[in-house]
Amino acid sequence: RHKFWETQPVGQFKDIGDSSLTEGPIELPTPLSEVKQEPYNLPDHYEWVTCDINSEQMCEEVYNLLAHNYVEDDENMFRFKYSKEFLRWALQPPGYFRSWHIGVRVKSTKKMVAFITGIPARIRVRDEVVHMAEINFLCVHKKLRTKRLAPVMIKEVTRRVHLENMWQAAYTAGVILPTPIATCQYWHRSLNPKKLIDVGFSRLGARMTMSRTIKLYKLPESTITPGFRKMEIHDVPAVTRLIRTYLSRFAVAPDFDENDVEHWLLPKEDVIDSFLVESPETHEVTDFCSFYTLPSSILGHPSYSLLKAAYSFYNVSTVTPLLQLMNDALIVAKQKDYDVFNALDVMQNESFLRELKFGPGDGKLHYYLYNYRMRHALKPSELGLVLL
Ligand code: NHW
Ligand code: EN5
Repeated sequence: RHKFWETQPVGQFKDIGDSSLTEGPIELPTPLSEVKQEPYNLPDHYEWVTCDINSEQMCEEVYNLLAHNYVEDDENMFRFKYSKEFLRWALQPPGYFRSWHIGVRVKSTKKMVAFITGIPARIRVRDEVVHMAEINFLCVHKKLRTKRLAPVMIKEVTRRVHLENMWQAAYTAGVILPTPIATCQYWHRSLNPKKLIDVGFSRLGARMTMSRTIKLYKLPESTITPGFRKMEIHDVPAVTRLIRTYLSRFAVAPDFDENDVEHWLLPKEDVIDSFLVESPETHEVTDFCSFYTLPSSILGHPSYSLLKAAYSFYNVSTVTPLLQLMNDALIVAKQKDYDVFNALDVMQNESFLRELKFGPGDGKLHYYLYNYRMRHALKPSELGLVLL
């Protein structure tokens, strides 16, 4: 059934429940001299390109490929529309490799028709910190689908990760592949219910009128928690300590240092928003919340073309109840004109989703590791990792 994935060092469906298989790497690293030195062959007429995402022109080519060909919902009503600034942020964390930003062009016209990326990350799996690649933005132009280009893209990014002496990867997908380490549910909190209903993102509930629905989702004009403010650069050490302590409780989570926190969590307009609670008495940073901005194109609607969505990223509560902290996050997202606030049921998110009027979506997100076996699937609440 999975002609490609059956050949890869990933947990196989047939091995589920086999207690003789232990947790950890599936294959051992090979000497770097044995890693294939030249790129995999592409079909005739196509060529590899290493992308320079800092170049305005290349960034625009990637942006356009994704804006027209990347992930859609199951009814093809919405398509992710990552911004150029978001892509630059997502692809250039500390220690990134330009060689892991891989495009495919048509030789004759130079048109970009496929893309895949990796970024380096230290991911802790139980007690061990593993140097991994996070793979994302795999995309093949709609006109080139089902021609087995994706396996070539995956093998090529694998080769380039191996050349940097890394042997494991983490990735997420909306589709089921061999085999998920966890399966998470998307939840959605309406901020602009009228627009969401107009564009078919959500439906008017049974026995609900538009005005009752608008009232149901109303939020206060301003945040409630004393000391709640935007994160600033001088907060990096305190936020790093807070987040490291918090993430240590999950089975799989990133091992963030101060450089990572500065890159991933310092606010960047229309890309990443982060807030914290500084105790008015002690000036200690006690709580933190963040969301990233990922709009979706609304496909074929006469009056709206963009859905503005915030996605819950990393949140930590030690003093302010998580429910109150996330209510403040909803309030600032509403102030900033987002239409919807999305979250997965990872970490402790289940503790606030229902109470804050999130509803389950029709999408699931499966988490995967490459060349690392887990003995059991994890519960979403055991995952401390959010990919973009
Ligand atoms: S998930 C988002 C993926 N992108 C999209 O959904 C965009 C819209 N779709 C497309 O562009 C986030 C195409 O449909 C794609 C497949 C390109 C998805 N992951 O070329 P063929 C990520 O970016 C397998 C992995 O004919 P296609 C994560 C499929 O099962 N595999 O299909 C990416 C089949 O293999 P099988 C996927 O429709 C993680 C084969 O591809 C997949 O024209 C990548 C068919 O290929 C997916 N999302 O193109 C893995 N979708 O064995 C990283 C399909 O079943 C692994 N397939 O026959 C780690 C690498 C690094 C290791 C380092 C040590
Ligand atoms: C790799 N980093 O399906 C990411 N989204 O629920 C790739 N549904 O938005 C993996 N179909 O349920 C991506 N509205 C996998 C996700 C792909 C995109 C996707 C889902 C997630 C989604 C919406 C719209 C559905 C439109 C029809 C949805 C219901 C909202 C409602 C609000 C009020 C309370 C109940 C729920």
